[in-house]
Amino acid sequence: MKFHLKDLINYRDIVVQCHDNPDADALASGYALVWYLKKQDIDARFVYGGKEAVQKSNLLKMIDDLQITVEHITELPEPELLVTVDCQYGESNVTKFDAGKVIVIDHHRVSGELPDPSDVRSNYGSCSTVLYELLTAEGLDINENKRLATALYYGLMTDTDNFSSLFHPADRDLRDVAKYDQSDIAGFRGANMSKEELTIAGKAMQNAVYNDEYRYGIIEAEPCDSNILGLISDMLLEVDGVDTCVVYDLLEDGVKFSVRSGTKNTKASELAKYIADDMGGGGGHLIKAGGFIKKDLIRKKGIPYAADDIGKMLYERLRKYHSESEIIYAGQKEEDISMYRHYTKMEVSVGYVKVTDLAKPGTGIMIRTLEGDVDVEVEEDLYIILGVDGEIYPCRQKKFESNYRFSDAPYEYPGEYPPVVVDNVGGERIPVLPHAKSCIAMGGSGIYARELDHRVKVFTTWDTEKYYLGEEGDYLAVRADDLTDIYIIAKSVFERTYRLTEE
Ligand SMILES: [Mn+2]
Repeated sequence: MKFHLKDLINYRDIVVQCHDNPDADALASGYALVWYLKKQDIDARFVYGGKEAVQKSNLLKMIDDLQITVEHITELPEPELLVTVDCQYGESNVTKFDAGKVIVIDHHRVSGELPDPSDVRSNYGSCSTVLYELLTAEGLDINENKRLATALYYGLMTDTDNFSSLFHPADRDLRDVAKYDQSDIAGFRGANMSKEELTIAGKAMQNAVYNDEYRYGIIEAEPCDSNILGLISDMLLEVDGVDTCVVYDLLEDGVKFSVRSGTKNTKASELAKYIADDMGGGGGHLIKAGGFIKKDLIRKKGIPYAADDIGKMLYERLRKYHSESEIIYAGQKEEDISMYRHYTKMEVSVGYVKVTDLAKPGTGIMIRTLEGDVDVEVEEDLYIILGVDGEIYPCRQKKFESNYRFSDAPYEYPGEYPPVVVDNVGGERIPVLPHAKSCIAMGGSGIYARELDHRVKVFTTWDTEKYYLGEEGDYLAVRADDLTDIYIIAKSVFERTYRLTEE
């Protein structure tokens, strides 16, 4: 059952609980939920358990400046409803209190059975983002209350290593939309690191391990805040001979890590995802990223949860990643197609938008999608194509006219995150789908393609700075009418769009 905030108004006696040792994201999430309930005339308590009350100076400042009412408790009279935020009921970092009914709102990996309804979005960078989306879905504007906007912004900021590991477009939305109080944020930042944490960073730097063949570095730090990990990895990347690096710490429930890349041949976000594969989650940007690997999933793979073994595991994952990546620059030479087979494109229904319907010519706009942000300038002859999986790519009118024909069918978007464009000057957000129409992608002269059995990165002629990634099962394709035009087609798209040409 899909969860909505308005489901909560059927209850009167509500307690909101975040995890023990709350962080900024936990505090912001609880604060946002209590704010919503207050608007519905429900006075909810906001609590957390555990041995200690909040001590970190930036959090004390946050509670104080933003007037967050939160109680550290050891006992709780059983409420009608308990909502846990930024954590899941029954987890080891959440003191267990009895309640008539439990609802979970979180962004971590699901660790046990969830009560119904619940809302856990594991691909989000912060629980603040989940609250932002839930409030928006109720038609509420977080900027109505500057303290709320500041709290959510700071929650996202601290949970994503200063916005470097944003997992989802919704995270980027919150970062851009929140009209936060600048001096509050500056104040929290200025109280961000304790003297002890600076010592942790200093000690960690003595433990660097390097791989000279693939030019990466790894550092284990004592358990610390994610922004301290980020700080150490920023420095490690500056070392001569280090192109990518990982800094991590071992926590009670898993390994938290920060990734940096100083080469266009590796996207930090992709490396973070690769490192956490099967065992957690990772994401971020081209240069900065991060993630988390769960302890129980590491153990399930037969790897002991001990410093030495984790160090070896990460070293090996990085070595494997780098040794198995092939890099191709399109447009430089004609591909030898003897290993390829010819495929014919099937006629499929896709969507298109004429970009001048979204903004005036000459405007710089950013197209925000699940795959990332793309900057383009609006021109009369520019179209955006919405592909069979909801993937988005730009297309010039000339190519559009020779490869697509118009269709009267109403357009239905197949993707998960409805794309928006943002006017880079005014900051205005324009939804794309209301302007989308249907068209049919035609066959043309087809392609030569082969299925990949290893990771391949292709720099296309569209963008020589950012590569497209193909993994095992995806296809490497070459246009039949231009053998230098090499690109990647995702497995799911390929199977629905191409068929082998009969001899
Ligand atoms: Mn969080």
